[in-house]
Amino acid sequence: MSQQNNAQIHRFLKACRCQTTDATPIWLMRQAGRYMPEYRALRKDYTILELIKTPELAAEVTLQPVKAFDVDAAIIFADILTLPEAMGLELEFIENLGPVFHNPIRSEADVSKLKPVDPSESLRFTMEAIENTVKELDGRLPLIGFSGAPFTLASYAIRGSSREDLTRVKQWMYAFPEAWHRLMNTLSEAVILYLSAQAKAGADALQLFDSWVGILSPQDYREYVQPHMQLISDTIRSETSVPLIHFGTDTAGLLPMISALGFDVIGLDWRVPLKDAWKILGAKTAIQGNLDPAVLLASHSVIRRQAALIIDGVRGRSGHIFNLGHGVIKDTPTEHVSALVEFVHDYSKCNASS
Ligand code: 1CP
Repeated sequence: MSQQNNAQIHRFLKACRCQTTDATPIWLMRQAGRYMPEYRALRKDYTILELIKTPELAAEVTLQPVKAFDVDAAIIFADILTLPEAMGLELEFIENLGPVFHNPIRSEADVSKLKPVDPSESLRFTMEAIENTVKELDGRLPLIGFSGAPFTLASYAIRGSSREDLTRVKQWMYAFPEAWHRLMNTLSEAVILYLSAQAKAGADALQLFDSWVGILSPQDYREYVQPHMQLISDTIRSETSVPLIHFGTDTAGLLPMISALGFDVIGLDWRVPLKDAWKILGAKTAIQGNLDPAVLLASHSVIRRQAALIIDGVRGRSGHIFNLGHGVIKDTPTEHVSALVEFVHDYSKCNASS
């Protein structure tokens, strides 16, 4: 069987299509990262940008959680902020502060300065990392590619630093609505090219991280974000058949609009019961989530109890991909991650009704 065929039949991809699976698939957002000793060891020698921009190292980091845990998908090691960097924003990851853009978007003129992106050139490192990883995975597991969604990218581009309050983003959006839409258009075009290139390089699914869009009211989402997301969804759909995953936090009030975008999978955080969300999303949409990452800091029995509640809550439905409601927290013990992955597989097999 070809690599592609092997990956196609994997339970993660089946669940993305709402097909029945032998067990609930699980992967974790930020499954590669500082909570893993293997990652910390590499970070002694390399900065995060060096890891991302060296395809062999990015592939190695991508595979670290795949080797350590029985997860059902790999996610390429990259960051949402390398795309705006390729567009001309100067990116630095500062220890204990996080990402910073040294020339953030302050004015309408700054939007015009953003450069168009050719991912096969300026983001070639991620395409090569995807190709290397697909080769290494050899069809055993599907690989997820990703991008930040335009709102979340704009939220970093405008603030410059994640220490700045997200309210500044709304302030800018209300003050300069035309410039806002131009910025969102420019980012959307880049996101489309970036995601298409990742699918061409071999990504089996694509996730859009709109991590901070939940700060918007439903009417502001409709006016300032939805048309741009619709364009991305429609264009990617017309170019590739890989499943599309939407992720955002605090999105309960936005779900009717997010649902209309036509993604295959909607990722949810812990603030909304999956059953309630599914009523809005409809049976044809798969759901990803939604254990609070803080639960992985608790005891094994708490982890098992909370994971069981999630699985019981959606029992009898196809199309559930177990994940955290946001990324793995840095202090998470790795044995808690193994225990969760094992429990989700075992418990969902025992309770299989799908
Ligand atoms: O070595 C380090 O400095 C560790 C921290 C780290 C890691 C592991 C950063 C800095 N980026 C990454 C990799 C990364 N980023 C992945 C890897 C793949 C995997 O999941 O294993 C992914 C998917 C991302 C995506 C990303 N970067 C998001 C969206 C997801 C989310 O968490 O909401 C965001 C918002 C970023 C920006 C970013 N990069 C890094 C940090 C600390 C942040 C967040 C800054 C903030 O607090 O706003």
